[in-house]
Amino acid sequence: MARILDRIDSPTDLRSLSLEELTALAEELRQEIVKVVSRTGGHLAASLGVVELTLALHRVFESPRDSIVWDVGHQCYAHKLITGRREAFGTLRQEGGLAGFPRREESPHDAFNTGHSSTSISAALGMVCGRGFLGGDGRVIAVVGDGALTAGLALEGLNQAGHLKRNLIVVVNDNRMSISKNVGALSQYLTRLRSAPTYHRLEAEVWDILGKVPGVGGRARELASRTLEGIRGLLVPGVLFEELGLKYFGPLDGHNVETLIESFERLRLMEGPLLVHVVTVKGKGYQPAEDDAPKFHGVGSFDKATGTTTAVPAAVSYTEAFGRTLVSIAERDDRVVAITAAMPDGTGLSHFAKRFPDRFFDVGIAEQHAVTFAAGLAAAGMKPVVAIYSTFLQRAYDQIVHDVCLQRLPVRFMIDRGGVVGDDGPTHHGAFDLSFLRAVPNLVLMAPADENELAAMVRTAVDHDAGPTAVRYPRGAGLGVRMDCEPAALPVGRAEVLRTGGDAALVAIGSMVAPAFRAAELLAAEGIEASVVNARFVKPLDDRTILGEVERSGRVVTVEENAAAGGFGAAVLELLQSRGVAAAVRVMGLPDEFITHAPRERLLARCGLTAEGVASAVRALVAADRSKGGGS
Ligand SMILES: Cc1ncc(C[n+]2csc(CCOP(=O)(O)OP(=O)(O)O)c2C)c(N)n1
Repeated sequence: MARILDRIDSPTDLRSLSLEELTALAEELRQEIVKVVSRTGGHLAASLGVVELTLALHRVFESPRDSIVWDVGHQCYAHKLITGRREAFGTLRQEGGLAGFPRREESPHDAFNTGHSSTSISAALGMVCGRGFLGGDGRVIAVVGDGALTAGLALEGLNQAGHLKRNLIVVVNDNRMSISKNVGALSQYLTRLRSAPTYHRLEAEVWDILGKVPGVGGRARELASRTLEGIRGLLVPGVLFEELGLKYFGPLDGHNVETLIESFERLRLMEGPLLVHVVTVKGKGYQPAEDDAPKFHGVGSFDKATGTTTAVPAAVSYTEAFGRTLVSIAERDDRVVAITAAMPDGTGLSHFAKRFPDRFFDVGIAEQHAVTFAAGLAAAGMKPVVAIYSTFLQRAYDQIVHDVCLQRLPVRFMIDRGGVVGDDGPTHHGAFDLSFLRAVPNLVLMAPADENELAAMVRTAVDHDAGPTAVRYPRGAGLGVRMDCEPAALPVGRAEVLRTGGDAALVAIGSMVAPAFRAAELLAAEGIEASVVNARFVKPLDDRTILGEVERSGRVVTVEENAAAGGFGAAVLELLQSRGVAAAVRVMGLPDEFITHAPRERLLARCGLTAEGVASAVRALVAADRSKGGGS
């Protein structure tokens, strides 16, 4: 049977559909999303939860004249499917294909690029104000999850929205879930709102009755709404959003497309900042995702029939190695406490949370708070370990500088997903941490060459009470090396020489040590002998070891999975310059551009960050230098 979806080339095509057809379309969208994501992997559960919401918004509002800003953007699959990208949807997250998040470059219906959480209210409010200056007349709608609402940024946006009183619509998609269960007082507050239906039902009924009485217009509704103001005060005391200056509506059943359409039609005509509370089920319509929303939040390929993931885990992941090591360290040190910003599973802290629930803190999507909270714990004498993905740590830079490093407080940062992450693309690559952290005084900054060295660095960080430490490691499986039972702390600021050679020095950090070593083996087979240094520390740099190896040949290639701009290689360059060492240098790292989405290995290959890429850089350096008459 022909699908309705195949007739939807733009949101305008939704307008002619009956309610029954819209309901059938919701089902078709779910099937398409599950079919494609089971192959490509992606953010399944969030997208399944907002299918009706997406249809209702696009039915009532006129994108792109009206703008819909999807917070985080991981729930945008139905939106992509009905905004002209149905044919391309099979390429989701594939190299050269559709991005997994809204991208302005991809469609005029993608009003704002997202990927990091809690930006939608600020961006939407900015758009409203911009239109005020320039005369655009469309409505702007921010769709924000209950999880995203736990971030300071979202609250900063609400704070200004309530003050400015412009025509902004904030849709809170409340499924009680962040990636894991949502946490915090605000989440509890939303739950209370959900279970206080009297006022809301009453309001809906009054609106309905008035809507049905012929000839009864705005005046009666205005009167009714004034009466309701009073009643609300009695039944739902202290409605937080109203106190902030936004008119609250809800809770609405986010899977009832009829209710949603009727409500949005009403809201579209209203003035001022409005907040609509929509209740949905994460993973709706696909049982495995409803049963285990955290697993299907961001999932690899899986068997559609059973929901079983198909990727076979290779070696233990860096995440897992960190999580297990921290638990074993904490067994014997009750000053160790762990903090996550809404990512206990992703960061590997769920083991710690289970074993030491009293010493574990999930602070919500609040990286800034997580860091300053950790600084407070350190000031009080505890040993806080904050585990955050590199890309999300960007948000907490001032806290790292001002609250941690300036005070030399021994906060331990465990920075997962350092480097390129693959299919999630530019919003999620951890490309800059070595650069932005290296600039901050007092911080010890390290990156392990393999998962066993990560364990040793966790130990080093926990033992280091003299100041802050940070360990950054890549996404995915380790190298499959043997893990020590009792990882020993490393001497701070000491590199490891893996190989010596008189033709060039390869100085690598973190994930690039293994390819650098293989490159040296390739080169040795051709008669080029290269030293290989596992730098281990970006800061403090092991000056003596690095200079020793560089001076041996007068040639050095540095290798890192971080922006070449200002990163590890730049530290080596600064060292050479400060000591007046003349050497032929090549800095290898990520280029000065936002790197697209594609499998991690492909991206690394494109940047030359493979054994072969490193080997050819060394060959070129040696050849160029010899032709100038340099080196040995
Ligand atoms: C700044 C930031 N921190 C962490 C994340 C990782 N993350 C992606 S989605 C998500 C949970 C979002 O929950 P919610 O807003 O309720 O949306 P839902 O997935 O439930 O639809 C988290 C923590 C992120 N994208 N951005």
